Amino acid sequence: MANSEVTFIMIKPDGVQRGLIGDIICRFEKKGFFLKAMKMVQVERSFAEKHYSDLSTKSFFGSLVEYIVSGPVVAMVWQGKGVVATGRKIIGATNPAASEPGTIRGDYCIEVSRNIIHGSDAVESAQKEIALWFPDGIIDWRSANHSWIY
Ligand code: 3AN
Repeated sequence: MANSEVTFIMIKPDGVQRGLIGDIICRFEKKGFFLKAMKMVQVERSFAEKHYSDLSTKSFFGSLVEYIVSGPVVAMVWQGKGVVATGRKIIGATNPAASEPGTIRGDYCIEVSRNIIHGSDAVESAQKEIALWFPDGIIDWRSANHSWIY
């Protein structure tokens, strides 16, 4: 089913500390996406290194890991038609200097190293990230008669 696409979204420590959790959830909900799972957690260094393993050769890898472990993050799974690509549009470009006003990063930040939120960049990476962050699986609590939401 097309609407079963899922993505992994994480509100980073700066987003949590600045009180942006509600606003971010609101943007995804208003768009029509469905919040399938959510938890607030402060992760270990080794876990953050795993999440960002694709970036391990980058010069900013060490400081990126420091940033992610510096406070609690909100890990979420969102579901809906095209949620991976549309989620990235809602988030905005990686560098806030390039992200458009109206996007989360475009509206709320100025530093690439403090860019508030993470979103999976592809359906495959979403699956990998969801398995890493929600190793016990996700309860499918939404009843079938909620399909009218879309
Ligand atoms: P995105 O988060 O938009 O998918 P990635 O995967 O290229 O972007 O980068 C992951 C994270 O690494 C970014 N969200 C940002 O926190 C950090 N990052 C990316 N580029 C830089 C950079 N040039 N300097 C510092 N941190 C960076």
